Amino acid sequence: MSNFLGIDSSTQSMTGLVVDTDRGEIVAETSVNFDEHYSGLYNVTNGVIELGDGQVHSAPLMWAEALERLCRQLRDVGVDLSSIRAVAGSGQQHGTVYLNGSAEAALKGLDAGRDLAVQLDGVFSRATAPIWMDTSTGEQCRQIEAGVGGREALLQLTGNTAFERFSGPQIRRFWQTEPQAWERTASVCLVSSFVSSLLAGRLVPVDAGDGSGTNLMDIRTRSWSQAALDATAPDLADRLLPVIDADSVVGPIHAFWVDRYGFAPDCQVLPFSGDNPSSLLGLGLVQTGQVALSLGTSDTLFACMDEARVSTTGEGALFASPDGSHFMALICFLNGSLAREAVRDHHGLDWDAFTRALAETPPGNHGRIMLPWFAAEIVPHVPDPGVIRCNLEVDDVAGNVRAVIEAQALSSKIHSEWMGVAIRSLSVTGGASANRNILQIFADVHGCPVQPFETTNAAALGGALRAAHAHTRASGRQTDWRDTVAPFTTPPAELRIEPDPANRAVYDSLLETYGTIENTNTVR
Ligand code: XUL
Repeated sequence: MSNFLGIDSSTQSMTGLVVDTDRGEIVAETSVNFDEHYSGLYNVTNGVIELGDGQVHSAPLMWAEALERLCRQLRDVGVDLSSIRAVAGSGQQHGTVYLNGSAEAALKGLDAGRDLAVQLDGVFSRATAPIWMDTSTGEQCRQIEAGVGGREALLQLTGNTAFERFSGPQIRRFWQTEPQAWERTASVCLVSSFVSSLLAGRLVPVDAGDGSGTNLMDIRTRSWSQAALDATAPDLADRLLPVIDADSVVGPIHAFWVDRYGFAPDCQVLPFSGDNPSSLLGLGLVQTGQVALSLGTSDTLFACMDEARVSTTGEGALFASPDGSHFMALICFLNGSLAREAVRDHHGLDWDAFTRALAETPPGNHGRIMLPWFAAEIVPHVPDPGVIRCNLEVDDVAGNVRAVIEAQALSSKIHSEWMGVAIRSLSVTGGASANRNILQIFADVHGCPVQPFETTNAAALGGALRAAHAHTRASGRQTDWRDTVAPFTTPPAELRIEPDPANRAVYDSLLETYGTIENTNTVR
């Protein structure tokens, strides 16, 4: 049996997913919900602790407890943990865990007779970990940008301007506000490297995928940038291990997991990555031009690129792909289902009536255009909510329905152009991906095939596939990423939607009109 385990430590839960690569199947999936088990003990709501002033933290000890519970749950759903050959995974990006000088020895000496959390109680120099929802570091962002020579310099160096949630600004704020605790900090981990360290029983380095969410890593060399480290906190380099290739085995799983849960002593542990870079692999995006669009509350676009191109207008984040050779762009359009549902509800429609309205209206919508900013928009940057309609009456039911979807498709094309990649295929996930009329509009606007793709736990799947890929390589066999992901991520061909050439022509000319209207209504 060739079983591999992927673990995703996300904001509200920790998920384990096992693949059998001989059969090309996911054989088990289970999640530990933090609120369900730990809200009292760790004071979390929706997995997080709100501390005021924009500070949002979580509890690393809780993640240690959850990791043990996850192993028990995996056994309960029938997984023989001794069959797992390698384990990899991911963590919510950007969160930082601060460890004191006793952590290394505590990890090494883990005793299978005692709970993990009890043994790790004293290893933190900061009890809680700031996570990606934290917005308290605006000042530190500006200081770090200035420290490396300006915003543009940081963007070119690390692939991103300074974001409040990114690790570097969080580290800087900790050093500034709690200098004594900073002095007691021997190591800084990310959520990903903390969880993999628990499995390996030693400090595991950060991979380039998660390293690129720190504002500290040179995106092109995939190593820490001394200039960025210097702009962040004193002696930070001493507190970080060098960035590691995501495909390298860091060692066998610690005896704690062998004796307590029955893992095989030769089960290999890999570095973990960030949840978004891991999802890139779990969605099968391992060739340039492959793009996935998740149609959720917000619409999120993930793209695989072969070069580290940056968005100079701040419209997307850039991360290294854990496949070792590509990069990923992440673009978040806030008004996704939020806008679709606002139109549906305003006109008292259900989804069937919404779909009929799409079917009854022609591509181009007779020139009726909407800028669907029901809430303040991230991409393009629109600070205040406000829907704008051109040639479109508020009460024109069918016109508004088509206008909102066309706007979303046109905007996703215009605002992904900075990536400089010809989009070759679009895998669409999330609730609205069930609606083929919506998908046809995306296919016609992008001029490429669109495929609905049902997926849950793409991050954990990405981890399991990484474990499989690295295990094959470590056994001395050649392997191609395309072959690793294909059995798990190829959407059924019969669901594929091809672009219609006549409609494409309509949208090619509408793109310019839409772009002009958008430009005149956004402050740049
Ligand atoms: C990405 C981001 C979130 C977290 C949590 O930049 O902040 O997606 O990774 O999932």
